[in-house]
Amino acid sequence: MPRLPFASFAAAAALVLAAFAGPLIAGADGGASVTIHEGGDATTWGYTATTTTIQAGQTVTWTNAGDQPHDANSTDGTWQVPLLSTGQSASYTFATPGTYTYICTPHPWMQGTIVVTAPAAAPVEAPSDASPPPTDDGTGG
Ligand SMILES: [Cu+2]
Repeated sequence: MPRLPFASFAAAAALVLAAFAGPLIAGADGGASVTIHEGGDATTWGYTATTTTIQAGQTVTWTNAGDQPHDANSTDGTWQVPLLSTGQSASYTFATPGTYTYICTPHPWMQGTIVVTAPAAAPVEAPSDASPPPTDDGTGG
């Protein structure tokens, strides 16, 4: 394989990432996406899904699908995603299991919950001595 300059590799990697970065795709680390939505009546504005469950270490991405600026601000003050204009997104990675409620600062009746579960157990590695059996095609004697 020919060696490529790092810049070429980075550009290729960026293209690959871009190809997978659709709105329906969860975070790259297996996290989740939350849509901030509006409606005819401001009292119906909110977050979809209202409750999102992820594993510790995963990222939640909020995208503002409304016309007004919205944010996501934890009710205990420990984390916040900034005020997002229409179409903007922001993410937060949750390192610690727990249940985190949040509101939209300008519209505090907009409420959501992030449930962070314990991280999944590390994958079990296959035994390293599972080498394939020697081949014998009958021509070797
Ligand atoms: Cu809002």
